[in-house]
Amino acid sequence: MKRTGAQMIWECLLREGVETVFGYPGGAILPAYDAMLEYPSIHHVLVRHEQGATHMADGYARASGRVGVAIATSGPGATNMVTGIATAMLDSSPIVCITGQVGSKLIGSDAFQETDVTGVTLPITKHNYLVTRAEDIPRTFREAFYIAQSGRPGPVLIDITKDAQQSTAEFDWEAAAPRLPGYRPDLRALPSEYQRAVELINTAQRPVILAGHGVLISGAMRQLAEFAEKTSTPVALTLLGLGGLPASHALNLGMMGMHGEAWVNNAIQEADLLLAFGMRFDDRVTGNLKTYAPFARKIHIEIDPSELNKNVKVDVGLVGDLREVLDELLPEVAQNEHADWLAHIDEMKGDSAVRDIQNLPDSGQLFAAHVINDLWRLTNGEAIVVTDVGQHQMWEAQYWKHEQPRSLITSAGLGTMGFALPAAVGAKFACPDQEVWVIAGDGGFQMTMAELATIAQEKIKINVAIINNGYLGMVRQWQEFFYERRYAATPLFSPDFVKLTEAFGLKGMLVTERGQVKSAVDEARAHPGTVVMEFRVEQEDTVFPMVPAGADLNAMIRRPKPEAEVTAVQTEVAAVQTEVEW
Ligand SMILES: Cc1cc2nc3c(=O)[nH]c(=O)nc-3n(C[C@H](O)[C@H](O)[C@H](O)COP(=O)(O)OP(=O)(O)OC[C@H]3O[C@@H](n4cnc5c(N)ncnc54)[C@H](O)[C@@H]3O)c2cc1C
Ligand SMILES: Cc1ncc(C[n+]2csc(CCOP(=O)(O)OP(=O)(O)O)c2C)c(N)n1
Repeated sequence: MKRTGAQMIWECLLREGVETVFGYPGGAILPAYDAMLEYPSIHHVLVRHEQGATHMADGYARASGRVGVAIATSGPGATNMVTGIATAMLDSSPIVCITGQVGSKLIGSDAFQETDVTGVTLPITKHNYLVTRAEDIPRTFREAFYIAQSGRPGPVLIDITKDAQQSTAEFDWEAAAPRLPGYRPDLRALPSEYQRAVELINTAQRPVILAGHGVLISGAMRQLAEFAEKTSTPVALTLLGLGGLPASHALNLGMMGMHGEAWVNNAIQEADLLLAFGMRFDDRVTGNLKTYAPFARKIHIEIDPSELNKNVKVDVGLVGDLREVLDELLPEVAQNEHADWLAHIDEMKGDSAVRDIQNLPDSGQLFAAHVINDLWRLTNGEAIVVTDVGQHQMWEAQYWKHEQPRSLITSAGLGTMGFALPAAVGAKFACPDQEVWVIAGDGGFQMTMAELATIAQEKIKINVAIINNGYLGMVRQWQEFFYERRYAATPLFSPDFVKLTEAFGLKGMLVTERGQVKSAVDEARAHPGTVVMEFRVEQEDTVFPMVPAGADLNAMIRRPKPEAEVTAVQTEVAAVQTEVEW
């Protein structure tokens, strides 16, 4: 059948099962928008900034595991997408971004709103396309969706010239099957590598599993739990791996890395075998590579061969989908007990629990960690939490105990402030029956708060907790530790968030004391529309523990004992500073 290029875009989206797209119109994408009216079964969410559209598509993808779709015009519309595309790229999130482009005859002439967006996004997309002919649209879309979600997922951009949208061609979906001879998302490890891995696993005395985002992406939660239980191996998780093994599981140690708990990092440093399951040894996870896990043999199970030996040299690399590789390994590995090792890790937890902020006497002060932990309790931990970036993000990782995969959505690799609110919109569209909470700082929230208008227009229900500490908190913390408390450009003015929210026709609430938290959260959850809650928390509060950037993983600045807070921190910072170059 004959179709215009503009119609083909929607025909393709329909066939890919797309129900919702997030976008913003403009001249070069107008033919596509005009054709959209013929396809009412696809819901278009009009965003307030194209960055919001990409984060929404990303949030949709992370909550559902399906491809998220964002659409924008050429030039400024397309370049506004760049941060969202890079965010998805760093966290392996499958999104497809569609941009309009100037007419093909105008390309290269600095035409109105012309940007070489395939050039701009080349390093931050898994793949991208410039389409100049209508007949190429079906194959391009089929390839783009296939690439975005197969192998290691990631963002794909399709830039379509205005004339390609306007011209007419034959639309044949069946004939447009992907032709990608050079793309190999299905590589497999050799039997000899499996054998070597099994030997190392069966003879290890102090093994630790490092479970990452790949567990969630491949859906290997059951296999991870079975493997850990059969081999009696404790599991440390990356930020993006949280929820891959229930937090309440006896073998779950918690988060590793810069703000991971001390016993987790110490266990990694003492381990004789690390089993990296779908994680990429980010520098926030390893600290100083020269001293990282010095006694450990390393096995890395990874779908992207370019990740093997990239940061950490490994003894065995098993390329493949984690779930499939674990299915192969599970019958081969021996049932084991590591009672002494597990007891030793328990001992390392030591007095951490009593130092925990949750155990401080309630002085009436409102700490961010209190708020987040209270939210977790009050929701029974059953919500999807979408965080922004900063201190609140780390407290969320520490104090919200994730039992389910895909219950935490956060920008980890790029650390994109402004991510949370729009990503939560995407998550809500993906999972309309689930309770969705945003946890954001006063800084990050202000970056994309215009999306409150999108929320109001769409009449969706999200709960937003702004953790307002009056600072760009995480940067202030670095200044406190490493720049002698010179707070350059981190004290932060904020608007009256309650009035601001009300201006969008939504409900705003202010909480200043711990005693108000429960009733306020109950009221917010019962309210049918979106509620923005501002929690005014302690201003100079600190995320502990902390491995300073580039320091050894076990050179942590620890949570101070309550009675000696300031001096204890200063001594620990000084001790670590002598070893690290800034
Ligand atoms: C302020 C801040 C502080 C941070 N502090 C910490 C911290 O303390 N601890 C921490 O852990 N992180 C921290 N991070 C996040 C950190 O920067 C990394 O983004 C994170 O550790 C990456 O986790 P990952 O390797 O599991 O996930 P990803 O970066 O998503 O990597 C996943 C890996 O799994 C592979 N994979 C994908 N699919 C499959 C499959 N089907 N089968 C097998 N493999 C697959 C991919 O190829 C990739 O290599 C912090 C971030 C911020 C912004
Ligand atoms: C877009 C962007 N700009 C700058 C940064 C650097 N940065 C990381 S954390 C942070 C402070 C965040 O402050 P806030 O949103 O108030 O959260 P808090 O740390 O106080 O919880 C900044 C500026 C970033 N991650 N992203």
